[in-house]
Amino acid sequence: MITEKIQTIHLPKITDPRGSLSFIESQRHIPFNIKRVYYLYDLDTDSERGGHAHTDLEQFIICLSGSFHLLLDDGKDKTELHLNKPWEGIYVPNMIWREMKNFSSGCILLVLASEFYKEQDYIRSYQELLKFTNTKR
Ligand code: T46
Repeated sequence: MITEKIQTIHLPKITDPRGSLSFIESQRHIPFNIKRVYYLYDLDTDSERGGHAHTDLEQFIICLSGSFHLLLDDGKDKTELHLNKPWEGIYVPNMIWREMKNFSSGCILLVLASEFYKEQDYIRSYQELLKFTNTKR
């Protein structure tokens, strides 16, 4: 089951009259050391992103503002999540196909990654992912 591979992680949320603060510590809140941080913004509400998996990369995806849909698929099983809380993120291990769509206006995604950017780590064909995972559909 894909729900046994991915993980919804609730982050600490400290709220006082000034507002709220959340934080993420490597190996405490997420199960890897953070080597890279990137973020997606100015997203066209009709656009679709992702459409790939990673051979080694582990990531933690948070919707900092607005909302979007995250489709995750391990070649056998899939799930679609609606992300809209800055104090909650999704841990996505390697070998998981991901697609992001239905971005609200002003949506901002923050992604923490376990490795530096490496194009060779991308699996850009779904059939290729199925070959890696030895799955027949
Ligand atoms: C993922 C989802 C959630 C870099 O030069 N460095 C980087 O660290 C990244 C992430 C991207 N790029 C370049 C590569 C492309 O020329 O930025 C351009 C857009 O990247 P891409 O089309 O891969 O973006 P998304 O939104 O489809 O996917 C990204 C990540 O690449 C991917 O790992 O899991 O966000």
